[in-house]
Amino acid sequence: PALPSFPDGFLWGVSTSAYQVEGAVSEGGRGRSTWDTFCATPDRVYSGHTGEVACDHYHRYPEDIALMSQLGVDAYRFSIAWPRIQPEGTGPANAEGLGFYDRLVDALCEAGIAPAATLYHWDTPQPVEDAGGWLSRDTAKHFADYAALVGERLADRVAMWIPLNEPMVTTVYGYGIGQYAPGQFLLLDSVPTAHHQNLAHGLAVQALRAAGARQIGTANNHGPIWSATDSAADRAAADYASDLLNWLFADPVLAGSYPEQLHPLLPTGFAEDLPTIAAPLDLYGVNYYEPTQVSAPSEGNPLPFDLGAVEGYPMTTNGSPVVPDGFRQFLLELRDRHGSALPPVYITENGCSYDGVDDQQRIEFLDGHLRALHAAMQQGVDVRGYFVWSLLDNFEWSKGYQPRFGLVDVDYTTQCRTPKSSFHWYRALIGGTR
Ligand code: GCO
Repeated sequence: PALPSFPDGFLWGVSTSAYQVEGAVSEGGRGRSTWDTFCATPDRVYSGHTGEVACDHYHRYPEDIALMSQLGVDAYRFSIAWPRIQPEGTGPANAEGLGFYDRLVDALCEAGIAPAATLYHWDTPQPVEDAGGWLSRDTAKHFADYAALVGERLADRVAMWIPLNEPMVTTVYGYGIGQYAPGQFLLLDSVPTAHHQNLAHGLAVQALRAAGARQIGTANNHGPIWSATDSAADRAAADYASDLLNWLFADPVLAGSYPEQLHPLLPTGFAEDLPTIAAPLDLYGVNYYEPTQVSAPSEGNPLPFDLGAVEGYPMTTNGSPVVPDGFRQFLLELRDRHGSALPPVYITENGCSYDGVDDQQRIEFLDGHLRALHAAMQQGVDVRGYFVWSLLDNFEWSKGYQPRFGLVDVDYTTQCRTPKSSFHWYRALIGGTR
């Protein structure tokens, strides 16, 4: 059956991020980032892939905007590379870097596509990392200076601001288990990086407001955490994992508090920062991919939970279970937990990896997730827009170019773009709801 209809004015978009699509890592005065370093380190990234060229979006953005016009999206969510704006991570703005995003934003506005800018999608300037990265409180202050530089230049045209993308991933994958840059293995000692990112968010919100920015939010990676069984031990483990993966990032921003069982892991004096972190937002971004299943920790596990596989669902080529109802479940959980403190929600990412240009499975995935989203809205969650991850196949972090998340296929030898079946499907969907 046809998809249920979404409200008038519901915003339809697509997302990308700088390191995953731009390439041109040595152009325009860009400094090095932690991802350049990580990719240059043997055995970190699948088959030695790097973001050096990626989709060459830095040069081909006019062609990519033409694709978005054809697709009919209302908004494009991209990220700004901090090392293009401040090659050393501190100091004055690099005019060429600001100039690139200025042209990108102008071209979007001309095409009638609202620019939605993320300020940080994991590409920390290497000198900032060398000085401690997110383990250092100073990084939050540097980040606010960077936000001010970008805000002053672009606040008049950017329609939606996301200071940090998925700080959970940086904390857990970057500093906790070392799967992503900067590749540290600190386990729960990574939690201070969560607080420093949350503080960076709060300080950046202040800087953006001072620069006249409208519509400021955040984008957190979320999903329900399922307990493997009903036993008290498994449920306690799931509760802990949900605090670590979901609420460590949502609660301080929305309620000015941290889950109590995580207090011992936070930097001393964290409570004084909470009012800054909890400044009111205009929107709250949810990135949803999949649920997580956990059980009580097995012997020798230094973490208070074991991660298990979610079984009995179809899988994407990336090994993610396809669970649309997890999307609805999480949105209701978020609404129930935060009530009227929750601003309007935007789905800032949702998508899947499948191979091939006739990607019927992606259509099924998106169709299922939009039905689940609609159901959550019927049940009272105020959702105002939805961004597919991603416009283009792109550099999928430590998995390199192997997973393909795009509505548009990219041939990495020729840079030829080919809209997939899902592109035509999304276009018809958007056209039909306008
Ligand atoms: C994310 C990531 C994206 C990934 C996507 C698919 O914000 O989680 O933003 O960079 O490519 O999630 O795994």
